[in-house]
Amino acid sequence: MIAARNRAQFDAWGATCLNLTSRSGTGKTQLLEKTIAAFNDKLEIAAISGERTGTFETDVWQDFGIPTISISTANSGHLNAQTVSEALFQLERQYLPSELDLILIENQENHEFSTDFSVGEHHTIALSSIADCVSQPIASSPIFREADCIVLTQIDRAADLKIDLDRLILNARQINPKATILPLSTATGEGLATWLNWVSLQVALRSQSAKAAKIEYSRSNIPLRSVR
Ligand SMILES: Nc1nc2c(ncn2[C@@H]2O[C@H](COP(=O)(O)OP(=O)(O)OP(=O)(O)O)[C@@H](O)[C@H]2O)c(=O)[nH]1
Ligand SMILES: [Mg+2]
Repeated sequence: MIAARNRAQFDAWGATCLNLTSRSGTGKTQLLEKTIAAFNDKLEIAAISGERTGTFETDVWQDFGIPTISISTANSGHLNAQTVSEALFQLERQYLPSELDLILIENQENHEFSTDFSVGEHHTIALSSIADCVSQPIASSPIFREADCIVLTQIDRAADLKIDLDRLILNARQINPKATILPLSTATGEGLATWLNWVSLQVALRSQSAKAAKIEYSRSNIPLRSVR
């Protein structure tokens, strides 16, 4: 219900929302940094993160001059539909949200392994570092079965950790045959271009309806403050 309302909000703004979810230490912040750097001169981007006590996740993104909303989540870092709706409220209060093309959410996996993980995003991206794939197989987490895209991170460590990457990819494909499986490393840049193409495609596929939504939104809302 709240997730559906968030989705309607994204659609009304003409923005594509991607929700990146994983355990801690997988590489979400690094990947989002690369993603923002790659698209910052082409798209208007905002980033939302669940802030844990003592962490400053969003500092790195703020340097790009994009709207960044940090929602306090005590120690979990997990954002649900309700907390994302609070972030959207803040975005709308501070900016003209119909200027946004892409909204990126950094999210921690829900430790209760709930299957109700949608926050209203257009695409769910589940990440696992290749080391985690071995120690805690992705089959044990429902989000990997439902995700639109599975990102296997830190593939530069495969040789050192003696990990058979092809086997992990095959395993991910068996767990979720409909997902796009993207192995990558933000450290070496391997696989990054394929990820960026995938993101670009998701925004492009929505571009016609987004354009119409932005015109409609600006007709019926008084601008507060520009994104930049
Ligand atoms: N070798 C290697 N290390 C990486 C890669 N990506 C991230 N790391 C390292 O992994 C650690 C965690 O990366 P983050 O991007 O902060 O991970 P995160 O998923 O945002 O972590 P949380 O915010 O705690 O959930 C950092 O020390 C990164 O430098 C990679 O592709 N290769
Ligand atoms: Mg992080």
